[in-house]
Amino acid sequence: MNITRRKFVGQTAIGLVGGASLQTGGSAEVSKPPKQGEAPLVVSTWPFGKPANDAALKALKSGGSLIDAVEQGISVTESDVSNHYVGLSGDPNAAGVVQLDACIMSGPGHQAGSVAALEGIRHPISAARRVMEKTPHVMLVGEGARMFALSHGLESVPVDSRARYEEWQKKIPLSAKPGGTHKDTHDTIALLVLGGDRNIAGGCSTSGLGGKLPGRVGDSPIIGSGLYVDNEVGAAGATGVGENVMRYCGSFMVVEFMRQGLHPEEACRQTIQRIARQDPKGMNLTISFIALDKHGRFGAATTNKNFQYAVTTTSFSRVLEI
Ligand code: SD4
Repeated sequence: MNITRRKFVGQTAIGLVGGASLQTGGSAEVSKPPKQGEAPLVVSTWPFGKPANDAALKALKSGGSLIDAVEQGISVTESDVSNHYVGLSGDPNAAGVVQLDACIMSGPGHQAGSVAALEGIRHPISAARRVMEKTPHVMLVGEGARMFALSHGLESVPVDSRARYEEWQKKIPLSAKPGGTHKDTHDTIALLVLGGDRNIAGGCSTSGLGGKLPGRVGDSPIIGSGLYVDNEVGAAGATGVGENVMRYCGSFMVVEFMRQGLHPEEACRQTIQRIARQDPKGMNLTISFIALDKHGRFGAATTNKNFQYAVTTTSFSRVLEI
C-alpha cells in the first residue's frame, strides 16, 4: 500500500481514498483509486471479479435483490470456462474429480447457505442459495448436496473429470506428497454487495486447491472463514490457502475489527497481521481478504507480494492492486 498506517488511520472515515493502485487493462498504473462511500457497491476478489461485479450491479439495477446480485455475479465466474479456479472448469482433486465449495449470506435476518465437495453442478452458488432459502439447514456436503441441487433442478453435468485431470497433470504435476498442492493453482471468487438501502450480502465460490485430497473442504464454504456478513457492520471474504484462513475464522475477524471502528482496509490488514503473528508460516500464508462496510468504504490486504480485487459502483468499475 502506498499510504502509511499513521496517515491512513488519521483520515476521516468516509471519503477516504485507500492506498491501492489502479489496474487498467494489462498493466498497473499508479493512480488515485476511486472515492469511497458510494452505494450500491460491489467488491470481489481478483480481476475476474470485475465482470462478476458488473453482472451483480446490473441485477440490482434491474430490480433484483441483493441475493440475486450475488448469485448472478458469481454465476458469471462459475460459467467462465477459462477459469480454472471456480466452477466446473476448476482444477480437479487428487482423484481427478472437481469438487466445488460455495456459500452465500444475506445480512437482513442473518441467513446463510453453503455447499461443499459438490460434484457436477454448474452453479454451486445457486445450490448454496437454495440451501439458505429452501431448507432449515446451513450446509450440505458431497452426495447429499448434489442430490439436493438436482432435486431443485439445477444444471448438472457428468461427474467424470478424468480428461481434465490428465490435461491438468501435464501442465502442473502434483507435488510428491499425497494430496499435495501446487501453490499457484488456486483463486476463489468472494463477492460482497452493499445495497443502496445499506443492506449487505455476499457469496463465495471455488474449486478449491488443485490436487487436494478427495473430500477436502477449504475455507470458502465455511461461514466466518471464507465469507462473513453482518448487516450491522459490513462483510468480508477471503481467498488463498483455505487452511490458513479457517484456522482463524478469518472473515469473521475482519468484520469484528470493522465493528470496533476500523476502516475495511485496516480491518483486513489487522487480520493478516494477527494471523501472521501467531502462525509459524508468518507472512508465507498466501491469504488475502477483501471487505466493505455499511458506509460504502472498502479495502483489502494480503500476505502476497501483490493482490488484485475488483470494485464497482454506478460511477466506476475497476480492478485495484495492492
Ligand atoms: C480453498 N480458499 O479452497 C480456497 C482456494 C482459494 O485462492 O481461495 N484460492 O482453500
